[in-house]
Amino acid sequence: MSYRFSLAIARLPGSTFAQGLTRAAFGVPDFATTLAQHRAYCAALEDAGLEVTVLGADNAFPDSTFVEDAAVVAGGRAIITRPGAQSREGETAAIRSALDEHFDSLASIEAPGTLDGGDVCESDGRVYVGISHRTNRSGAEQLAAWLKHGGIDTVFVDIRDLDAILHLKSGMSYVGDGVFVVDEALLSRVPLDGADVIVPAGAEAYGSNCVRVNEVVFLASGHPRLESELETRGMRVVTLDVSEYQKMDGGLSCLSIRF
Ligand code: CIR
Repeated sequence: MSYRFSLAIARLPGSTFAQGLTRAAFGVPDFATTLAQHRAYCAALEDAGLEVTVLGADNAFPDSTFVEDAAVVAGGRAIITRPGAQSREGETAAIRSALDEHFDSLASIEAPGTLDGGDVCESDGRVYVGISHRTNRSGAEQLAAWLKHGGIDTVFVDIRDLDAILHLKSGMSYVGDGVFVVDEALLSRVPLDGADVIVPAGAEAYGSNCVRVNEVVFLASGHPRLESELETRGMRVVTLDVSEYQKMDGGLSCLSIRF
């Protein structure tokens, strides 16, 4: 199942965190709060039953706490990405070392392909891959071929014209039990074949990036309507404050690689 996990990799934000890439206009993150939110996030992963490896910060890469973009794990295999932003290319080395001990071999996305893990949304039996300003067609096709080898089908979703959505998973999540959370802007372009779809109210669009982790769903705090929609479906919701990460265009899913 796409949300049964026992391990996670996270990486501490460095003191250069605020110098990372962002298009958000929510102000400059406060470093002490950033660290506290990271601690709470890792503790929530542990509470959900995962053993969490927290890598040390690397100030040379301000965005390196967003580890999800550097690798994709699916069907028991792992592939190291080739991040689409030049400033993030070097982030993969530490993630490769961290994943190396858990997998017999690691595949890689090769040039000219680029792919950010945030563009990869795994549901049961199918993976949605965003073609974005970070993930190009070559990267998406390399990933699709790798997934196909593992018996997993892929659907591409072009989001390049949606300025508000950085990565596919900024706007959609699969929360298990046949339920998706999908930003209204994506609805018409994601084939969901009669699935149960929750569309967050406009003001709660940031909540579209939520994560099912074993028995619970992680949801960014401040999305009460979405929280009750999930609870109505019998899901146990854990809310986490990630305000400082939102300032840097990141969400809940980006802060860990789960497998
Ligand atoms: C970036 O723009 O690359 C980072 N500041 C945020 C990355 C967030 N990652 C994600 O949504 N998977």
